[in-house]
Amino acid sequence: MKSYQKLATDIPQPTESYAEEESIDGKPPCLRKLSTWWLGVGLLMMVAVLLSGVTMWMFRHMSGSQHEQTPLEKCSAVPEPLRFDCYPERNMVVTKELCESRGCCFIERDQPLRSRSGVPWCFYPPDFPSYTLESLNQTELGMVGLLRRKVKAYYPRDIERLQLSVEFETDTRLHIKITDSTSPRFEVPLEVPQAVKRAENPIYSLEFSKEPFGLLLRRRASGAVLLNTTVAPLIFADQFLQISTILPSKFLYGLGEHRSSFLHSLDWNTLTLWARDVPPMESYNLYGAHPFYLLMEEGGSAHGVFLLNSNAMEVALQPAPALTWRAIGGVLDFYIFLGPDPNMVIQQYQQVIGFPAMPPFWGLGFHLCRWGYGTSNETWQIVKAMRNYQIPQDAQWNDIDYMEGYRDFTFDPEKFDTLPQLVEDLHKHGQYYVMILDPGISSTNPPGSYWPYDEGLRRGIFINTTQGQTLIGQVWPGLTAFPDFSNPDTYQWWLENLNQFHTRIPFDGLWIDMNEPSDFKDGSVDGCSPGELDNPPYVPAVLGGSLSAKTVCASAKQSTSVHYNLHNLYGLMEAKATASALIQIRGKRPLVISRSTFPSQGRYSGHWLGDNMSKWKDMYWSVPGVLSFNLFGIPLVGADICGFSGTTSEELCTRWMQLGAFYPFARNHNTQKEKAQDPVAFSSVARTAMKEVLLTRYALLPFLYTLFHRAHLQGHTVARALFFEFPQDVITYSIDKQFLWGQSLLVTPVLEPGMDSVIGYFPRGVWYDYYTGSSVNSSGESLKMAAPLDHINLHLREGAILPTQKPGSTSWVSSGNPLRLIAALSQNASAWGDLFWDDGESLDTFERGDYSYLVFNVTQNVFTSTVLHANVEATYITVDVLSVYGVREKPSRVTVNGKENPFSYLDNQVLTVSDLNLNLSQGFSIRWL
Ligand SMILES: *[C@@H]1O[C@H](CO)[C@@H](O)[C@H](O)[C@H]1NC(C)=O
Ligand SMILES: *[C@@H]1O[C@H](CO)[C@@H](O)[C@H](O)[C@H]1NC(C)=O
Ligand SMILES: *[C@@H]1O[C@H](CO)[C@@H](O)[C@H](O)[C@H]1NC(C)=O
Ligand SMILES: *[C@@H]1O[C@H](CO)[C@@H](O)[C@H](O)[C@H]1NC(C)=O
Ligand SMILES: *[C@@H]1O[C@H](CO)[C@@H](O)[C@H](O)[C@H]1NC(C)=O
Ligand SMILES: CC(=O)N[C@H]1CO[C@H](CO)[C@@H](O)[C@@H]1O
Repeated sequence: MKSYQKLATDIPQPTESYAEEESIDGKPPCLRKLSTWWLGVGLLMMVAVLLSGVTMWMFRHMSGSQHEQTPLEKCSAVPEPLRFDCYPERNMVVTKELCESRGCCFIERDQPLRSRSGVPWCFYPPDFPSYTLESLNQTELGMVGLLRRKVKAYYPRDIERLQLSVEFETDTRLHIKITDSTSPRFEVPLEVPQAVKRAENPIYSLEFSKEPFGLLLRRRASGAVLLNTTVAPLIFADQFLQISTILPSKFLYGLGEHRSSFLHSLDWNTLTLWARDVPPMESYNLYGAHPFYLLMEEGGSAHGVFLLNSNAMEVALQPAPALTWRAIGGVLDFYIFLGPDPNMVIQQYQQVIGFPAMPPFWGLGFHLCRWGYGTSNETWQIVKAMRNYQIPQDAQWNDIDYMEGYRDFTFDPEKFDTLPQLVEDLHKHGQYYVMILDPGISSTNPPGSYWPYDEGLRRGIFINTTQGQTLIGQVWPGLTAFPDFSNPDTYQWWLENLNQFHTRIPFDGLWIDMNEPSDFKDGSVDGCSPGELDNPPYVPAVLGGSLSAKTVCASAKQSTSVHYNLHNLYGLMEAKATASALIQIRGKRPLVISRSTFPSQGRYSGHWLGDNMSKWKDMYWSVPGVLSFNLFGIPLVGADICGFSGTTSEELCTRWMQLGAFYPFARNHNTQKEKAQDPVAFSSVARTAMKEVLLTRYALLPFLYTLFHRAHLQGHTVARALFFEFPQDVITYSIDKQFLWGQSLLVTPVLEPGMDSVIGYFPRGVWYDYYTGSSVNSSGESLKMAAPLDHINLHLREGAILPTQKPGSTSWVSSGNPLRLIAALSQNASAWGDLFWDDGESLDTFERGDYSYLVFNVTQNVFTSTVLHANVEATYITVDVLSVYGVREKPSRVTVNGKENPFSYLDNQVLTVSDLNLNLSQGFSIRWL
């Protein structure tokens, strides 16, 4: 009570206050020994802060019980969905004794003992001791508070005093950080924007519970409680940080990298974040770590929560609905984004982590790769066959087989003897070459024979063991050392290696694989040290049961910290070094595709979804995978088209090429010793279907490129879930078999074998068949559509204008071709669209103003193209055709810039005006009457 009173004098007048003492009787006996301090204090007090001004008030929440409860009653009274796991350890069977030694409730349930999921048997009682908010002071940007714990938690090095800092950074962004108040702890080295002044009209309000400490975040407009962390105790020990919250709905997305449906299950589902090399399996930690979720609230508003923490962690979801963050290091550093619509949430998230890089235009073309081409001649044969059939292809890739002994920066002088000529030939045809690089640097070479290792050793840029020796693991080339990309010297060494190799093989992009980092030995060839980094008091539910499973020791030394803290950042740091080297070497926009990723990765690389299987189910999983990475700010993403491992079939590969043509990053990739699965490997029917869909992609490249511009500029998603555009339509919340490009192109792939039709959902409104312009006016319904093997259903949303281009067999050829603009009229006969256009590869064209930007619109039977920004690139392009979908009556005449022009009109309400020959750099208008 004392601190409560004291606090009251520190801050403006309380406007409300309850004074009700809670009954202190009836605590479970297990708690008694822990909580003498608790007696007489167990009140829930709330300090609320009115964010609009200086007023704060506090009140005591009444939580007195009417009758005395026995410990068992008290425990049983906790509803099952609200039981927060007090014994998440997986390597042991929790007994009543173990559970009660932690002061928790033990109630057995009729389910497999300590199964991975299910109602926990050991859970926190409602009055489990936690931190107390001892003081809370205003600061320029928000407030700072002190949390104190009087009772030890059950993990070692429990931190007694914590600092809470809250910054009201913008009206839609809140930053809350909890850390040790006395000694600094590891923090993720991510440059984040610093607010300069406190938000003036935040659309949220924050309240504090003092005893036990808790945060309560509300959306002002609806009053919805978005976070309430009083539901379970805050725990903050050196290697165990845990905070739980109630969620306002079950519509939760994000939290990667995992294989699951886009909408997560909250049915006792634990998601672990620890970068790991493994073929994607459901419910295990995969290649990247993205501690970010997006949640749809009732009424269609959305918010997002980002925990800026790179340590191993797990996120436990339960049906309350509620969520628990459980990290084993770092600090609790939360950014909360209030939207209110899902697009804005993602935009606000990326304002913190950084907007994605603008990819080169050719990066959006079709990429072909496989492991096991065997020779450069064989690789070349495929390229030639693709050209022969005029199947679009922008880049040819090689997997590790191009290397000599799988060593980076080498190529096999025998099998890949003609690699330099192949690359030269690609360049002559306006095509590009991308090859794989692994971080593991071969360490067993005759001294003086392998510069990358010798020089790396000399410069001290490798990761060391705790004892200070170079840590040796094993990857493809055999024994390997691992570059420490947290060391700035490593950048220079990496650049020099790449530069040297580039003089021999002038590659255009880089594919960085195995960068979790993957190690075939657990930890190192000598295992790991027995300390608390390799064997922490709590190990999250990582695959393999140990932090060092298939990676280097957590205790390994890197220049800025221990691997324990930096592991999840390895792929990010390598991508940063790689993109920077490519820029210095080529002076153009880099294309980097990385397997391991972390928030802000989109600034440096794209991602592919890993070593998937050639199975129908895997093809489906790719859709949620692509959608999730668009939430994570890495829009340049796709899965291995036709599947990586296993044998594909002609039907599966045809369907997958159709879907893959709509991955933002489209690459067909295959493993070794499997049947070829490039388009030329199939019958002419399949090959033609694949070619057609690639031509459709290439036709849409101006639209796709503009979407990437918007992602780069504003943090928009490229591949987009339907609910982003229709947040009021709850049916869309669970859709992950269809998706949109931007706001307006709906893709409905066939994901099952033996089908000649597909059922897709059409949110309310008019949708036009992309190919024919025929329309359907949906009231928000699922429709069955024909889907023969040579067809993927694409629909345009009413009101959109898409810039398309006559496709060529490379993006270079396409990009010089005339445009066809497609306007899909809304019910009130208007439409809008835009086009970003530049030379496709120079650095920072937008930032330097060297681009063209056009806006198209239709109102009152007039199509207008307005040039808002112009550079020379637009003068090379003409607009040849305008198609208007949804023109209800046949016009009697059409004028182009005032002059009469021929046109055609079809019964399905499609108006086409051809042979326009208008220069893109000049505005124009086309009228029909
Ligand atoms: C808040 O201010 C009081 C009085 O100046 C001070 O004693 C206390 O340490 C401050 N608390 C924090 C968390 O800064
Ligand atoms: C927050 O959670 C606590 C503990 O479950 C509960 O007593 C309280 O009513 C909740 N507050 C709100 C506003 O939902
Ligand atoms: C690749 O093709 C070239 C030119 O035809 C030939 O000289 C060379 O021997 C071939 N290399 C291999 C490994 O087959
Ligand atoms: C690793 O060991 C090398 C050689 O002793 C040394 O130069 C380097 O600084 C060490 N790096 C780290 C991060 O400890
Ligand atoms: C359409 O373009 C014209 C001409 O630039 C402009 O006056 C009008 O406001 C635009 N309409 C919309 C809805 O953007
Ligand atoms: C096509 C496919 O199966 N994609 C999955 C591949 O693995 C990633 C995880 O890395 C999943 O997210 C994808 O859904």
